[in-house]
Amino acid sequence: MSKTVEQYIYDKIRDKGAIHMTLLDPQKTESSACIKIAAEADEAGTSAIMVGGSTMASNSDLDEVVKEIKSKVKVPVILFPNNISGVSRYADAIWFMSLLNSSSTYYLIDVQALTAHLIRRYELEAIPMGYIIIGDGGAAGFVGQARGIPYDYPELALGYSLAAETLGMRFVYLEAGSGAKAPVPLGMIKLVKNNLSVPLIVGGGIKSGPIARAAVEAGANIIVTGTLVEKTKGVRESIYEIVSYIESTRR
Ligand code: 1GP
Repeated sequence: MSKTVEQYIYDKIRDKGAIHMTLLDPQKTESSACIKIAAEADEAGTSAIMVGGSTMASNSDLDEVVKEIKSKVKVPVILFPNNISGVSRYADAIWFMSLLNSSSTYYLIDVQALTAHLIRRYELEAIPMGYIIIGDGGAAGFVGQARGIPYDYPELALGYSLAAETLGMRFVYLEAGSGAKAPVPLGMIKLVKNNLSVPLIVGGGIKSGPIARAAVEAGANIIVTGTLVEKTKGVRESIYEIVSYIESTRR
């Protein structure tokens, strides 16, 4: 890829209005299934494959699955690390993220300090991102020791989002947690986006095209789904449908 992944994301958002990324968790889903899902999601129009999750995974397993996915897809493969084990030299880029509302310095800055040298040695493109857990955040909230922002306090989400942007982070992610019963509230997305200049990522509990469209109408630039492909319809159909809703929404 000649341009950076970050530039690719900006260009896609500019051209499409909003885009979809597919999250795969090699700890939750078998490697062979991850590879198949990635290939089908790519064909169905997802804009990137994110690899990571909130549970443990070993580096060597991650390397293998990332290498295989890379050989099957045209879109970038971006790491979404939950810990030091989330770094692989074979990915195109890594979300270099800080869990801003964690009560532990480990997830705020220590894990980044432990992996930054490796990322530099691998010449892995690092994309700085502020990660904010909304509600209990499921496994991500538990593992990340987050003080989740209550759904009915959007101004708290705005404060953390503005802090991320002011600190120089180039993306903000509002995360309700994988499999969340309720996605990030639309009013919260709206308030944050109306006051933010950097692209806004929203994920957790987005299970259908109409829900994704509502989040995009409220201001999300990137919709991340993981659990969606575990549902009854085929991967291609599910991703194709959600991508169509996301990319046909004009704000
Ligand atoms: C979790 O936001 C992502 O990190 C995706 O959540 O699995 O609910 O789609 P779902």
